[in-house]
Amino acid sequence: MLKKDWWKSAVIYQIYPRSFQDSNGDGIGDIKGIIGRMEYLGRLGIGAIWLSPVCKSPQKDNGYDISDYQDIDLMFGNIEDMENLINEAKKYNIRIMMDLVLNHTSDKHRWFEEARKSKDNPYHDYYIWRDGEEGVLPNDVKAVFGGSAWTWEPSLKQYYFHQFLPEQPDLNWENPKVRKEIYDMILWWMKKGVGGFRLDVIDQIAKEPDLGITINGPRLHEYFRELSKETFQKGDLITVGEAWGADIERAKLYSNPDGSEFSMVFQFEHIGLDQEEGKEKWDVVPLPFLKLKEVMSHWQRELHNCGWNSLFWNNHDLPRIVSRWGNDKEYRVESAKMLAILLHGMQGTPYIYQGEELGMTNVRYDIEDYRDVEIHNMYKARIEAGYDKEDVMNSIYAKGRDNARTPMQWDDSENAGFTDGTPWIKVNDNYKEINAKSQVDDENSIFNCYRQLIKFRKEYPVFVDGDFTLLLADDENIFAYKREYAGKSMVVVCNFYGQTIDMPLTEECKDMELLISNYAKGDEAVLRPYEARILSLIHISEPTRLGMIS
Ligand code: TEU
Ligand code: CA
Repeated sequence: MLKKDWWKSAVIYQIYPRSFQDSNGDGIGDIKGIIGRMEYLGRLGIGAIWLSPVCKSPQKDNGYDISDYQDIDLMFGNIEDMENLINEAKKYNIRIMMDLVLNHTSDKHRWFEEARKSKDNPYHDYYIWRDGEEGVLPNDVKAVFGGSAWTWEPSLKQYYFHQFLPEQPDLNWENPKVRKEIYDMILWWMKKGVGGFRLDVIDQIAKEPDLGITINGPRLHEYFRELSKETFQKGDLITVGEAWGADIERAKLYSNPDGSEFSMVFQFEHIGLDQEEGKEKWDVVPLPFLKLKEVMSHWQRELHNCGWNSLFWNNHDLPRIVSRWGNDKEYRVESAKMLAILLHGMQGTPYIYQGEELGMTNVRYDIEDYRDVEIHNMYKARIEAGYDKEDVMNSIYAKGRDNARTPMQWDDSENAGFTDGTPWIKVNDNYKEINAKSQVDDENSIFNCYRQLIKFRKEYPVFVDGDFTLLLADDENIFAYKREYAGKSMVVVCNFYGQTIDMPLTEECKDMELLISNYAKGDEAVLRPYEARILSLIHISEPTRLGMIS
């Protein structure tokens, strides 16, 4: 492995700043709060933090609507706080990755305020406009958060294009001036010592609105290569492109080992299984387990040696995995660890979303306690369309983005140690049981399971470089696979469900040592509910053995 590929053995931790740690009692997490929790993150052993947006923003979409890329929102702190964060993190060998929202800006960005002044304003072409008539939409392209993707600007008698909220107008990437402004801004952050970038909905920048093309537009990879050359390649950065629309062939371009685009791709095919073809995300369907195995294995095999994947179950847009595909009741701890072990044994760079390392769960709030604009837009639309209120609420419980956005649960004090004030969104009321304080010193905790997995990835090349073979492809309960590298091999076996079953791989694992498991030693010939094991022929060094979780 080349030294520049340090991120292949690192684990990335995503922080959603407004929900991580408040430092001044206003109920909103902030940068100083993150600095105060650096020791916790250092202890976990992560290599980088992906920080959801902290730039200046009217917060219509919690910071994914940026009004100034080169300033920090007052709510989170200021530029000096950001510089302190970068330097503090460095002490723990942690890099800060910023979230670059380049598909759109806020409608309060100076560029858009200029752009909407007149058709010949120099900034007009920074956005996408179509002449028209009020009430007659240019076409029927829909916005992700509901409604049309076109909004009427009366003073110009034009529509502008937005794939998300009307307050998030899409940038016109065809305009070289836009691209140049973006590169200058990125170089400015690089000079400040930022260690990398996560690129928000980057597969949507090359749109062709008239043709109804929003994702994977014709010039997409041309833009990526220019962006990478003009910015990222001038430093030692880790970059990851968010791409709901990337299939394997495209993903190989995103993460081309020649470094021409990004370090890695963040694709969602496994997550997409939680949604039925042709239906909306809100229509809840059962997990197609065999399909999950097939999809994840396919990516493992196909990107081996020709690309690099992100490994994740969660982010700030997704429900808590232990509540979706684990069991957040009697087997919460076991299933949270199983999901962690399953993922961290694969090839790619793992991502942990804040609280995942504690087994934080989904919530069930009254509608007025939710904060996400997407939830409220959907609720309104479905109630108006005559849906049953109970069904609508069940969709929100299962899929709502606020499941991931409740405050981080630090301890069992009021508001879970997140804030001294009133939190911007309610704390999950299970915080007395589920919190960091009760887990960091408990060697059997979910936190320490993650810590151990992160350590393995740094110690054993087979985790990073090994090839992948799916075992027991047709087994309806077990997800098992083998990794091999330079004569060393390991087997990962996970019981994905809540019944005790036979362990069919005893022969395969005969001479192997247990590296990690989520249960105390028991009958090797069975797998208990959600039991997971990593077995290996790696020669385990003494310190690792001591740190082993049983
Ligand atoms: O999300 C991209 C996106 O389209 C989805 O994740 C979407 O938010 C989700 O499917 C809705 O159910 C990115 C960010 O991660 C998200 O938080 C932002 O809202 C969005 O872009 C716009 O910037
Ligand atoms: Ca605050």
